[in-house]
Amino acid sequence: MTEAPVLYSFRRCPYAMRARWALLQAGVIVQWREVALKAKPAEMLARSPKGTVPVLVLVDGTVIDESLAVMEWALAQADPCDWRRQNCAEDQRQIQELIACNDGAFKHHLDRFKYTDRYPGESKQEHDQAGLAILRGWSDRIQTCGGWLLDGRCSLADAALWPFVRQWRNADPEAFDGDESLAPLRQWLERFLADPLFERLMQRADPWDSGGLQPHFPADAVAVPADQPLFHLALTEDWHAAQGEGVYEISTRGLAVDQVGFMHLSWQEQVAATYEKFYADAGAVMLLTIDPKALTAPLRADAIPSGELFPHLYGLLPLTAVTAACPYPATES
Ligand SMILES: N[C@@H](CCC(=O)N[C@@H](CS)C(=O)NCC(=O)O)C(=O)O
Repeated sequence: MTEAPVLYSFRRCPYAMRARWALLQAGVIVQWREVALKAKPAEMLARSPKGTVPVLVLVDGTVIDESLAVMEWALAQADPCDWRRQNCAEDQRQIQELIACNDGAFKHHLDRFKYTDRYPGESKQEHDQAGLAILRGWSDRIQTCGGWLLDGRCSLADAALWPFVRQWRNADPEAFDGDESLAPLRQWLERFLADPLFERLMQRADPWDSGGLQPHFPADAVAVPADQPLFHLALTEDWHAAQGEGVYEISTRGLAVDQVGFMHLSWQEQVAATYEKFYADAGAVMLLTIDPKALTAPLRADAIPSGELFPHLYGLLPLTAVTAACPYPATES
């Protein structure tokens, strides 16, 4: 694999979790250096003396040592589901307000509720009540906004807050699960915990050591070689519609990239099986040949449940990257 950014991370840290969640979403691969907080590597402290995780060191040496900035960097590489709500200033304002409340007041109460013995003289009950008031506000929002904090889709606010809500729940699961006023928030949290990405997010690694095998995150993904063509099966009508729009936005049969989060691609030897499984009864189908070097959005090969790796494009397909579009299966001449 070519050089990738370096991520200093700690598995259970909610800040590091939200940074990794955004890297997963953006199709990025990083060199993964798991940190023991009691013995932080000198290499990390040399880059970021404040000594908190996550820290992302880019290939050009730029250091990003705030989790939100790591999320922003990841989403600048690819934001396939528009978590940042790029065309709506009011949504962006609400995202900032929600994150500020989480990172400020809510985190303050969470620390004092969860780790009361570290805060002599503080009342656990007061922080419990104050934290719960914030959680109830979020729960009500989720109920009225359509299942997520902003509207009917996940946004940067949801992605940045959920690891902290999970921590609150973990401090007293019985109370959290038994509180009727938190039912919408519970369902919302469960969406993250039940997502197959959660397992990838929480993969384990030993604390980093400069010798030996260097893991990357996500551990079950690989970089896509730039010297092999990629393929995508498209419904002929979708491909024709794309000619008018200048860009092709379908991820797989019947689903758009902003619904799935990436575009499904294949390597040559995977095309026939993909056709049989998903397109054999679809009517007219085209096989697009794609030059990976002409793509600007991140490419990452991710494992499906069987373990087979498939290349995924974390963005839309520019028509200029398609070097051939032929009916599939090829018609006999
Ligand atoms: N504002 C920072 C906060 C990060 C943070 O506080 N991380 C904790 C771990 S959850 C940490 O590294 N603490 C240092 C330590 O425990 O020594 C961010 O958003 O990245």
